[in-house]
Amino acid sequence: AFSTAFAAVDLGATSGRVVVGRVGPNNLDLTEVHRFPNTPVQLPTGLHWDILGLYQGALDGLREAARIAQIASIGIDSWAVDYGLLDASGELLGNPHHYRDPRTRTVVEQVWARIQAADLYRITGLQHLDFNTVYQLAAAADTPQLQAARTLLLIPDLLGHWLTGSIGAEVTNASTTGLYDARTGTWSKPIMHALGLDPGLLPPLRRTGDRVGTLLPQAAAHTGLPATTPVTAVASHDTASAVAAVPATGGNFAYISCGTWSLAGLELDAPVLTDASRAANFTNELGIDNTVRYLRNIMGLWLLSESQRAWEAKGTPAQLPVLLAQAAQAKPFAAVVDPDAPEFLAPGDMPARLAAHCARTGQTLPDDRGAVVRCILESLALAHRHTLRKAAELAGREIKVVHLVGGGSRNDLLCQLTADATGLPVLAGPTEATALGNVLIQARANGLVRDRGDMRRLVARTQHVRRYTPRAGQRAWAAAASRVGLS
Ligand code: LFR
Repeated sequence: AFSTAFAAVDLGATSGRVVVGRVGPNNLDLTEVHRFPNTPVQLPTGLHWDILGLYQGALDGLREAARIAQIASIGIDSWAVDYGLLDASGELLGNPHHYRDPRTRTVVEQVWARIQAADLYRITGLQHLDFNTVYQLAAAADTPQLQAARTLLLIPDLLGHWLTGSIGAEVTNASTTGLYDARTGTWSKPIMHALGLDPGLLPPLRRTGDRVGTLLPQAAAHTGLPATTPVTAVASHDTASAVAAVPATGGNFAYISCGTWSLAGLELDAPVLTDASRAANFTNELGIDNTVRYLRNIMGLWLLSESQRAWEAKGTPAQLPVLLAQAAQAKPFAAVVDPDAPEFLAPGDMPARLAAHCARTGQTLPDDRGAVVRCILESLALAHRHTLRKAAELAGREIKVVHLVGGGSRNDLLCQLTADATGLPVLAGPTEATALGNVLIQARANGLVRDRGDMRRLVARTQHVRRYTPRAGQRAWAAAASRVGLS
């Protein structure tokens, strides 16, 4: 079919990939050309990303992309919040910290002493997470590194800068920092000033779809792409890209972007900034076309991947299909947890932490892997249920269908349990929603699709989506929810 090819660089918490997306009037398909591990590194200074390794992976992937297609443009997305600092000569100052690094926990109260949490919410509409950029900067306040810093670049903007030389901050990701004023659509100088930080650190904002620049000679040489190849500012927050590619064909839908995190919520036209919304810790992050991603972070499949890592470290293989088969056979509701308990955030022995949490809440987590995985998936389904009910209530909207996208949409048991727990039909897929959203924004910047509705219809027509119907048993779910305070 007649189509145009785009390259999407999509960095996730455990791996990065480069994908070639081909878009035509009636076709949309992805080819993964390169995948590379993203392994954080623990230094004496904390937990860091290997940012140069990630950039190298992106370059290598772009070279593969150039070999198989004529690339019309490049887009980059990643997780939110984290950043690199450049000095006055444009040199990177150290390796970016990982958002799971615990150093910010002790500064949260200090920040609130300077600017009240309620004021922060009124300005930014952002959920409180200890690792939001605002707390990371506060933790760095008196360091030589921050003193030498002239420019802060979020991860996708940093890679875009290395590819093109251009400096800027794409707005969907800027909206996750805790430094962005959701009312005015600008960086918040009052917040920067309250923390004694120079607002000049924050680069000019760019709109989603804007051109970042074209390739610098060394990037062109390494990738084999023409130096005229543009980099497009896609919805550079991965969750914003994923939501853009939700295959919804009507209104009244909720979404769960399910991978390392489960991001569960609604797409709204305007933020909800009420006290009730703040108390429930809902975020108003920016989506495309000035939509609001009204959602909450749920700990997500991190609980499972980190359990697998612990089991494998003990020298026994812990392959997902085997674990899921065991979980399907395990006893329902043997033990459940609140997946968002703070003790689950940091890397470490997850099964041990789950067992301790269960013991503390008067439950016994059976000592077999099937039971542990069952506990994780039921607990996530409970959190999905709780979050979507709250979102509907706080936004005054009715939900008729749940779109579950991302890596978690491959997890049959999780999809079915989410349908059961919410009592709503779940439409699962596409798995690669983030990369699709990345590609579609580029296609739109190139005039191939017109609007959000077109983008979603194209996804719905071309990608594989499975339907899960809720089974009976709402009473059991309600009982389990009240056991862990998720009613
Ligand atoms: C998901 C995600 C979430 C963000 C978290 C940390 O990949 O981007 O939206 O809260 O990572 O940045």
